[in-house]
Amino acid sequence: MNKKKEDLQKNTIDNTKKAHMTTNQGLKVSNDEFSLKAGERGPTLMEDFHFREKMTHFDHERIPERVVHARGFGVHGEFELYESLEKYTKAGLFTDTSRRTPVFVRFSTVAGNRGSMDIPRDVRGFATKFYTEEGNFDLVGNNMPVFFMQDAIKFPDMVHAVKPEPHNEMPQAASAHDTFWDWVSQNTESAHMVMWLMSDRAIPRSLRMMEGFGVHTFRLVNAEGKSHFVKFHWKPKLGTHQVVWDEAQLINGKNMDFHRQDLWENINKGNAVEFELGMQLIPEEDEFNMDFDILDPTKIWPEEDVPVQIVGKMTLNQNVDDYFAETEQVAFHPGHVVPGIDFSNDPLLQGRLFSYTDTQLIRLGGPNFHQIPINRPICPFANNQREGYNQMNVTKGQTSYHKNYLNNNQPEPASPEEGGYEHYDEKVEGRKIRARSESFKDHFSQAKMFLNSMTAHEKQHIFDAFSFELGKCKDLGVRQNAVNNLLNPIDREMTEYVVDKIGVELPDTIEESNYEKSSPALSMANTPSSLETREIGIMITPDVPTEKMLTLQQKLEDKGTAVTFISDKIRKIGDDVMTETFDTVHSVLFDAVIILKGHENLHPEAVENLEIAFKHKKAIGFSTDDGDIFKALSFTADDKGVTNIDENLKQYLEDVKSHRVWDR
Ligand code: HDE
Repeated sequence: MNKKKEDLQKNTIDNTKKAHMTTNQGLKVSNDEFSLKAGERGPTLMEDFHFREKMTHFDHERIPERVVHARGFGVHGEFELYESLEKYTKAGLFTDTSRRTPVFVRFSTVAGNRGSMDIPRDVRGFATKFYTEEGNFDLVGNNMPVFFMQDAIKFPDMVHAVKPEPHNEMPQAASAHDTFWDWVSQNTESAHMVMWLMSDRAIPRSLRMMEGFGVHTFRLVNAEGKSHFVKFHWKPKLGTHQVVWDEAQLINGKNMDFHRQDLWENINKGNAVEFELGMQLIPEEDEFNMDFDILDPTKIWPEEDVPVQIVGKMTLNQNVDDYFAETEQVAFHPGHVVPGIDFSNDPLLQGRLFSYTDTQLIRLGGPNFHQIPINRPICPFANNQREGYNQMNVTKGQTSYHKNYLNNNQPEPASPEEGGYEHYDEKVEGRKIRARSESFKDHFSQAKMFLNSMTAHEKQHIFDAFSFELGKCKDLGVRQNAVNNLLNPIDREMTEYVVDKIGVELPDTIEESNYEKSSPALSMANTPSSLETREIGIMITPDVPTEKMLTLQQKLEDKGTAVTFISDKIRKIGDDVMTETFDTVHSVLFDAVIILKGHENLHPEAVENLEIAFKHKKAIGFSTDDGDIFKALSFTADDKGVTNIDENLKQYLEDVKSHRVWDR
């Protein structure tokens, strides 16, 4: 049990143990079925304190959901450091390799409500709370390394634009509507982020298979006071993978908890969920060496120019006990830092430093939200901030002010040597102005670089995503503005393709960016791929011999994959394997499929499942004891990624491992 889990024990109530029911005042309850009435058929009495308490609690069981990132899923884990980074920082979690720092991670979508589906086209939040020995450090990142704007003052506008439209509250959890595209086409600093949002990064296969990014430039400061600029990266051990858009839409219908269920079940099965922490570092004196401003949050530092140094690993290995108490009440803040970690002047980051505490005050009902068990630091804690709503602590002592004589000046500030936080003494000069630096002006070069770095299928998916999203806009002016202001300045081929699909005019002048650079690290196709935890759905006709099924299952599980049998109705295979049915699951929920045919004909649902798996470029394996499987299907055994598993199981597994048969 890690230190934070241990700390949570102080507040854990075990409702699985035998116990009498009580009221909140501890009074034993004798009856929880009937309210207190004047006569069997009479009115309920005010005197029924048990009824009133139960109902009042129920009436107050909701808190405001997060204004963004409302739908989230949290898990516990640990962070370990590979080697000391004392050259760059004095932060304990980055210098002491013997530590196992407890973490709590909350993954989220951004635009949808708390009850929305798991795979809309959206950015994913990737927020990590490190419970360090020097206080909590929150790395509140996303699965995309840039953002929609350069200045925090625009955030409310952008969020208003992407959220359901204010007059009719439609659409839910989607950017494919007029107000979003109106905003981005009027604010072209969003161009780079829009490319990411239209890419497959916005529809991850799993929360276990996406990268995380701190987005902003932060600072590391070492014991001598020397500073490096830093960008944080999380790299998933399983690689970065996607579903296809058509599949995402079907999954949302079949299982809107697809991502959270995948994470929950894999952790319960004991499959470690691992992300390596990477850092890109630029010494303070090299601040101006890039062809963009490193304070601009719409820019990445290409990994080929500034390599990502892998410094440690986070393992997520424990689910929460109580969703509300932990995942809903956790409060992140990019301003939660520890000595050795500091901020840059990125104007987006500066604005965030205000917003997060402010939002917790309304969401968690007052200034004591740090005392909620999931938010409480695991290190010693003392200050003069008593009172306020939901004060949980009983603090001893006559004084609650600094400085004092009566209490010997306790609690007292710590010197830097004793671990007191010191802000980096950066020199800042300037006049008060509302303006943006000229160095933030280039909106399109990196958007173009992103496109330059894609494989053919990734590029095609981006073109199709633009066609879908703009095609959903009702106002032709909005479509035209998006084409003129965002697409045309990036790429002519993309503009021509999309224009043709969405019925607007092709701009007369070609303005496409001539930025030729590419960054191979941006392509998901260049990330690792493995068989580990791949889900394979095996459809069967009822007459397939049990022995054959169990042998296949064993072979596949030995390779690290997870197997589900799918049949016409629930059937038992051997002693302890139960099938799913064509009613309960679908090929969209699996990475790959297999069809096992005995002498009976294929179930019509099996035919539909196979067609869709083929359309979604999944590896398809087959084995038949009798007759031609392909008579009923629109594809053949000669198609790419369709393999007779009796003859070449190895090939089939190669296709599964490569995630999808993209060139089919
Ligand atoms: Fe957030 N963001 N954000 N954001 N953000 C919130 O805080 C905000 C931004 C991110 O799982 C809110 O507690 C402003 C960038 C994550 O609990 C709020 C700006 C990045 C989460 C807020 C940004 C993020 C939030 C809503 C522009 C990636 C979910 C509820 C300056 C680096 C954390 C809450 C969780 C949540 C404000 C931009 C990531 C309103 C003003 C850039 C992962 O405070």
